[in-house]
Amino acid sequence: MSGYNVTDPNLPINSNNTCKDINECLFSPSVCGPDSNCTNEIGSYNCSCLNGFTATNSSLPISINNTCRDVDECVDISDVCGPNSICNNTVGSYNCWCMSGYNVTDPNLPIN
Ligand SMILES: [Ca+2]
Repeated sequence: MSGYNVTDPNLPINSNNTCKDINECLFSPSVCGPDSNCTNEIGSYNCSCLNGFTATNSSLPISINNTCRDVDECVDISDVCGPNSICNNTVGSYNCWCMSGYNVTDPNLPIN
């Protein structure tokens, strides 16, 4: 079955030489592509994107052919930095700055 490998490929498959789960997460390059988490499951695996990343095509499963890309929070999340601010997208994150002439409301909190 897909997702399983025989223990010893030189011997016939039987109860002494069983089909074992493949840990696809150990493959190189990663089956999930960069900036992702891989979770091995029995007979399968699951891919998810790291925080700040999303699937290039959100309607398809994450894979080496549909990798995780940076979320441009400045574009994708309206008003992510709040009013009178400048948003700077970074890979995996973003930064907010106050516009010239403005100060953050509470300097102990991130701008949002
Ligand atoms: Ca980003």
